[in-house]
Amino acid sequence: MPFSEKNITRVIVREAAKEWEEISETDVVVVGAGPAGLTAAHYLADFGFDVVVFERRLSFGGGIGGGGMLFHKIVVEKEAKEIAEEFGIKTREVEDGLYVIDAAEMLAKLSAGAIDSGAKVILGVTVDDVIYRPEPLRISGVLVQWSAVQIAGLHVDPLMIESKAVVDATGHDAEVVSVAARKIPELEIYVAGEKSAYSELSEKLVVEKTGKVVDGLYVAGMAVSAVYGLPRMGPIFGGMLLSGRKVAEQIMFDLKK
Ligand code: 48F
Repeated sequence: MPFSEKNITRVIVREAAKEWEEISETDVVVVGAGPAGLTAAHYLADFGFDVVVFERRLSFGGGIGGGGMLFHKIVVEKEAKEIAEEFGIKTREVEDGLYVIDAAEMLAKLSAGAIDSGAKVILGVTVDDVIYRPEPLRISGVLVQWSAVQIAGLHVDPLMIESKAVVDATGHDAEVVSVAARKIPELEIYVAGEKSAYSELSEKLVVEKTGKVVDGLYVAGMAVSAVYGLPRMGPIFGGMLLSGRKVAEQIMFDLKK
């Protein structure tokens, strides 16, 4: 079947533009395709929300691929095993109530799980600001830019996406909550910065503190530690999965009200 080069271009531009038009207004924006963001996106899409995940890099998984110091294994605790298994990820009990997972398998299956549930993942896009509205004061979307434009240091205005909820799942730097704290002082958000390692305590607290920061803005995963000054947990990932599921459940509760 003959085809022409111009049609390859037309298909790409037309289909992408159509989707950008659709996602300009979405239920939930998840920022970051690490373990917390992908888990949140999977459950949110399963609950029936329109979900868009923006990921800065051209790859999935955040810190998953690096395992622990590049050793290709991930550890989760018992509480998170059922979430991993829901994604079809194989777990094996080792010791101390810990389960081991192959890093590549977790990365591939969390990503596939989010997409198969209906979440739209767009790679190579960085969220660099939020939209807010007063009375009632709330976050109502994000500003997005091609990561390549940011890396090049070009002065290009971003595009804007309206949403009912934004999830900061950006990891250690809590980038979305941090920009909101810095640029909208009336939100009275204080980003404490994460503490040194205390794995067991951190795994517990990160899940406990997961949820709404201010109306319209939620935090999940390692970003929770940064926002609330919790200790880091190191290369154990159960808290990330549990946090992703918890933020999805809270958003479902809040948006269905
Ligand atoms: O860092 P990341 O894996 O965060 P997480 O889901 O999981 C943390 C663990 O990997 C590990 C740990 C606990 O076991 O200590 O570090 O909380 O994934 C965050 C993703 O967000 C992307 C980033 O490229 C990464 O893939 N990201 C960060 N900032 C932005 C962003 C941004 N402003 N816009 C878009 N993507």
